[in-house]
This record gives sequence, C-alpha cells and structure tokens, in this order.
Amino acid sequence: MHRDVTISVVIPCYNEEEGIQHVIRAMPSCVDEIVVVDNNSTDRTGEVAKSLGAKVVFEERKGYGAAYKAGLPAVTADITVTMDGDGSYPSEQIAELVDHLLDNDLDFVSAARFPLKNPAAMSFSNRMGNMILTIAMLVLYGKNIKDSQSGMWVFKSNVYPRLNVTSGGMPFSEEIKIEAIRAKDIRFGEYRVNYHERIGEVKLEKWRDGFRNLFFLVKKRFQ
Ligand SMILES: Nc1nc2c(ncn2[C@@H]2O[C@H](COP(=O)(O)OP(=O)(O)OP(=O)(O)O)[C@@H](O)[C@H]2O)c(=O)[nH]1
Ligand SMILES: [Mg+2]
Repeated sequence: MHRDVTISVVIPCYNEEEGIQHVIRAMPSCVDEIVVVDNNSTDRTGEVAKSLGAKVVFEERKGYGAAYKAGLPAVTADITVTMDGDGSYPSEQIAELVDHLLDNDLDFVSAARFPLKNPAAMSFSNRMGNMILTIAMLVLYGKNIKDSQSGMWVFKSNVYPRLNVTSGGMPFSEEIKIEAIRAKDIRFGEYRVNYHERIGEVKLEKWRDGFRNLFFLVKKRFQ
C-alpha cells in the first residue's frame, strides 16, 4: 500500500530460479502482492517463488506475452507493476513511479531505461537494437517515446482489460504501449528509471527477437 492504493507486481519467469529469489527478497514493503508466472520452467522457479510468499500462476505455453496474459488477470490490487525476474528493473523505484502516476493523473506509465544510467547494464548490440525499435515506433506510430521495449510498466489495474494486446511473445512489451498510447481515454506517460545488470542466464535471442519485434510493429501498423 502506498498513498491509499494497493500494489501488485507481476513477474513473468522462464528459468529464473536465481533471479527471482533476489527480486522477491528485494521487494519494497509498499508492494501488497507478488504474482510470479512460471512459464513452464525446467528449474525450481515456481517452488522458490511460492516458498518466498508469491502467488504463482503456471503457464504452459511458452512466451513472454503468454506469461503476461496468464499473470495480469490474476492481479487483485489497484495498481499493477511489471518487471523481469532477473533483477534488472528497479523495484526500489516502485513508490516513485506510483507517485508519478498519481501526481500527474496518468493511467499508464512506462519506465524508460534510456539514457542508461549504468552503461554496463546493457550490451552495445542490445542498445542498438532498442534504439532501432524505438525509432521504428516513432516512424510508424508517430509517438516519440524513449524506450519502446521496457518491460516495466505501472498502470491502474482497470486499464489492462481495455487493451487489446495480442502477442504471445516478446512483442507484447511494445504492443501494450501502443495500445495504451492509442486509447483516447488512457493517459500515457514515461518515467526514467535505473536499469541493472541481469542476474542469471540471458534468455533473449537478440537477433531473432529483435527482428520479430520490428516485423510486429510494421504488421500491427498496417492491419
Ligand atoms: N525470453 C523469454 N523470456 C520469458 C519467457 N517467458 C517468460 N519470460 C521472462 O520474461 C522476462 C523477460 O525476459 P528476458 O530474457 O529477461 O528479456 P530481456 O530483458 O529483453 O533480456 P535480458 O537482457 O536477457 O534480460 C524474464 O523474467 C523471463 O524469465 C519466454 O518464453 N522467453
Ligand atoms: Mg530481462
């Protein structure tokens, strides 16, 4: 609870046994509920999350979007916050992000990682990929945002059912922002945050996922 609103954090996880322990332990006290989506992990992600007090939702179909589609409807709090299970997004800034949402009367805030405060947190190639995808978002959708690929969003929980997010994969992240930006009755904002080096193994297949995300932006624009 923060300023009279309850907060749920949703974390999609595919084999994040190591990262999720750190993420749950570091969660600030303003968070009321942690929903971990175990995306058919082959390690002990689900058990570890449950033993640390999280609500665990299991999703058999693989994919970042599929995991969110299973986890977001399980939220019971007023405000939903999302982040990876790898310690890269700053849970220490959740209260600050909620303040930004409430003080500016926004409905959806995307946490922007760029310009990076700690350049070691992201490889040069990933930075380039992110830059290309964010420019593509500007060219195709006319919205100049700083970080089209951020996986940390803070929104009023009643916003999600009003968005038509279709992707079951990595494009879910850019798609939820496009949907929030396009909806006339949803006020969208960005807020710059810290981004940390990930704990555990890299899951992103940067070339495959990067191109898929680019094609998805084009496809959604013209459909
Ligand atoms: N890549 C991937 N991640 C998934 C999947 N299902 C759940 N996830 C989780 O979604 C979050 C984002 O994935 P990451 O692999 O961290 O993607 P990223 O942040 O772009 O890349 P990193 O630089 O490796 O952190 C992590 O918590 C994953 O465990 C899946 O099918 N594929
Ligand atoms: Mg990550």
